[in-house]
Order: sequence, then C-alpha cells, then structure tokens
Amino acid sequence: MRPHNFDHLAEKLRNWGRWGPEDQRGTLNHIGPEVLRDAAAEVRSGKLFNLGLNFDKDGPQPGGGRFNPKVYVTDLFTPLNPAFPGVVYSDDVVHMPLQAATQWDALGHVHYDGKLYNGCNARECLTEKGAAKMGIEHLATPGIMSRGVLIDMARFRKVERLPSDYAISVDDLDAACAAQGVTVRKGDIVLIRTGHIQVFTVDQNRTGFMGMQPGVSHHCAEWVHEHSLAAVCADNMAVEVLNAEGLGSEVPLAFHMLCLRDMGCPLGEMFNLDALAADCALDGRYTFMLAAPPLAVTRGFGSPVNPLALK
Ligand code: UVW
Repeated sequence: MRPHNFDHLAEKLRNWGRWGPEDQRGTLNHIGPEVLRDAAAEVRSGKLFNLGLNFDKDGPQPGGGRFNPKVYVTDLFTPLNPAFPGVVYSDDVVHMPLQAATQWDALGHVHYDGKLYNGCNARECLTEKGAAKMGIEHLATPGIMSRGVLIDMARFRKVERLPSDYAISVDDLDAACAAQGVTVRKGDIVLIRTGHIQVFTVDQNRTGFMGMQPGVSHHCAEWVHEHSLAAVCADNMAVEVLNAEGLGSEVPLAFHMLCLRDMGCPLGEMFNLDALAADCALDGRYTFMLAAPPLAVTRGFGSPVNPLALK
C-alpha cells in the first residue's frame, strides 16, 4: 500500500498536459533560447571539464543484468583498396547496456500504476521493441544543453563523501546554494555531488557503488518543481538516496517516479563531478554551460552520455 502523502505529492507535481498532450520532452521544455543564451554567458575562463566515466570492461557494473561494455575489434589494418595496401582502417563494435555507466534516464525508464509521463498507457507504449513513447530519442533532439549548477553537498558538509545513508533534504539544497552564492533558476540543470562516485573511482568497489548510497530524498522533487529545473544529475548511481534494500523511501525509487513519470524531468546518473567541484571551490563559481546530449537511440530507455561543463 502506497502512503497517501506520496500520492498527494505526485498529484501536486504532475506536469501532464502542461506542454501539450503529445509532449515527450517534459521539463526540458523549460530550456528556451533565452536560457541557452544565459548558459553561454556563463563561459568565462574557458576551462572544460569532462563529467563522464569511460565506457570499457573496467566500468562500474559489478555484474548481472547490467554489465560493463565489451568492445570487439572487427577490422584491424584493413586495406581500403587492394591497390593501396598501406592505406588501412580499423573498426570496432561495442556491446553494452545503455545504463552501463554515465547515463541519462529516458522518461519511459520507470513508471507506476500503468501510466508513464503525460498519462501514456504503459501497456501500449512499452514493448519488447522498446519505448514507442517516452524513448530517449525525444530528449536527444535538439539535445540537452543548459546552464549547469553544481551543488557540492559533500564539500558543504565538509566531507570527502556523504555517509551512505545520507538523505539530502530540501533544506540542505537551499543551505548549500546559499553557501555557494548561487540561485537556481528556470531551465537550469542541477548537478549534485555526494562524493559517492569515489567508492568506484578510488576504492574500485563496484558492489558498494551500486548498493546503499547517499542522494536526494524524494521530497527534493518538490524543490525541482518549484524552481522549474530542466533536469537533475548526480555522481551516484541513482541520484536519490538508496538504503540497503534499494529503496529511497517507502516507495521504491520514489524520486525517480516523481521526476520521470510525474514531472517528466530527466535524470542523469554517474556524473563524475570531482574535478569540476575542485575548480568551483577554487574560483567560487558554481555555474557553467553544460552540454550533455544523449545518443538518439530510437525507443531507448536511456543513453550513455559524455557530459561537458565549460566554465
Ligand atoms: C534503476 O535502478 C531501475 O534505475 P537507475 O539506474 O535509473 O537508478
């Protein structure tokens, strides 16, 4: 039985119909030309940060349904033309889950009560062939770019990593923004740093990285809604706090459900924010231009991404 207060919150945050009955881009609609011009105006030092993990066999997956990318070389030193044997090419193939490492969740990635974002009937929209509606390709055109705002919760709490049971609250988000001197605004993409990615990048503990983890509490969905954010990303696996049972609250993946299904707000996971955060702490600027285009995988439930922050 789902708690009544979850249903009440979900109803309050629901954006269904807000951008028309056919909309499949959700809160990315908050990003218009003005937001993009303001995003470009954030570029000052010219410093570029890659926020993606590498895609290879040494990735963060401990095994199971989601595995690390397997790359096969299919051509090596293959001549382009037998008349020119010294002029060659090399090709390869990758076999990987779209959720293997740094990724976007499509709006169709999770749902409850048989309905996806915008009231789409899950039985009609989701099939073995993928997402006939709410697939990642709808987030890929024209792409995901906006002003990025880093909220460095770990540094704000003066720790390398938040404790694994730490549920970031709305008050935490407001206090960290105030301490950093930033005000989030319509169309922003907020990147939340918990430090948890170091369980993989430093400790090489893949099971620990995928297990219990700090992240936002599902109440933060209301904050996302109130500030008209376009998307939310984090350096953990799930954006939201996960306890040992993989639950963010009494409702499994409650923040996912409220964001993807009710609000239509895409989530970005496993963003490596450490280098960017160090630079933000140095110059005191926590805003930048963020380019994080998903691959237009037709009917995909997600996409790998190599996000770039330009300061
Ligand atoms: C699930 O674990 C279902 O989702 P995600 O990878 O988006 O956290």
